[in-house]
Amino acid sequence: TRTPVNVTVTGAAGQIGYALLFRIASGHLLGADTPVRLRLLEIPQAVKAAEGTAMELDDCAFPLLAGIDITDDAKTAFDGVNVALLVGARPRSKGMERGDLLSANGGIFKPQGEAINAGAADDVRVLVVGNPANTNALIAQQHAPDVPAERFTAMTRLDHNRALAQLSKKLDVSVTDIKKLTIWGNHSATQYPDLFHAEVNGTTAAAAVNDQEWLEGTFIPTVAKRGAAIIEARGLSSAASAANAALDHVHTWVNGTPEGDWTSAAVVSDGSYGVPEGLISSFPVTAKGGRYEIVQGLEIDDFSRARIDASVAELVEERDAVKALGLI
Ligand code: NAX
Repeated sequence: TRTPVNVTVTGAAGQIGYALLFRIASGHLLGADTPVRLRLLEIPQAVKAAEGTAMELDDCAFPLLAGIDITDDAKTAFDGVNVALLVGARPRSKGMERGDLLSANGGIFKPQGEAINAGAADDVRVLVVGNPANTNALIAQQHAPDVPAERFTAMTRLDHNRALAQLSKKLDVSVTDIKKLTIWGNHSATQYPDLFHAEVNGTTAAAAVNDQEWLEGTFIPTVAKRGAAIIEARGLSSAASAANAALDHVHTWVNGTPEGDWTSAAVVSDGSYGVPEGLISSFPVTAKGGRYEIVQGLEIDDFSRARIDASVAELVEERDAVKALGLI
């Protein structure tokens, strides 16, 4: 039998945690032949709730689940970690200024970055889900200088999957008929879902849609504001779909993208497409040999350029704000 992979989930007692842990333990993160050992990190007040979730995990008798540890200490949680899913974050409360939100999250992601730096396994891969995801990932990455920067990523796979779903409905095709879709920029309302490089059964998706008004007036805002629409309808934010996207993100990272396709992930910029080097921004990415790589050489027209630039400008602002707060 194979040695279990150590998977740490922060915010384990939250809604996404509840949707995520059972699927990790049943093999949907790393595959049906890879045993996992779960580490759950929570704040002290939520440790008891995490223990309840762990009891239910036990009660599933998952063959692949090699053990569960629960802790409120980041150093313990990340010791020997192979896959770190950083889900727990400080949400924006009513009347909270952006600076307060960024500082509160800096107080979470700085020590977590340090703990990853101190104790993670050599092959550690980090996915930040907790918002503001791109900038939280940047904070953690900046405090883990001994870990290759490329191991820190943030999640835009949910946005990617939302875009696939909207386009497949519009064109009445299967999601599997759609290739090379891209989410650019920040996981926020400024994100840019790009249909100009996407393909549907061999045609450019934008040409297949052939409806600029739908693209600008319906598609882009529906994808970008889907999170708010879910809250409005469900009374709670996306949880199962977010957990599903986190599984997709890591599964693709480890197992690769199919030939002739790519996906979207927020990764450390190498300066491609005018995105300042070092920012954690969403790009079209392929995965090969366990690494995400930015797809190079795409032509960007003026329509796409303006939207990518606007979202990247927001990321630059967030980075400058956390710099000014002394968080990086
Ligand atoms: P919940 O509020 O249900 O759960 C968050 C959990 O994190 C809580 O149990 C809390 O005790 C824990 N937590 C807080 N600080 C912690 C710390 N320092 N260490 C460990 N645990 C800590 O939120 P949930 O609905 O699960 O969402 C989690 C995060 O995902 C939020 O920041 C949310 O905004 C973000 N999302 C990101 C998405 C993305 O696509 N990137 C989409 C879904 C989701 O909105």
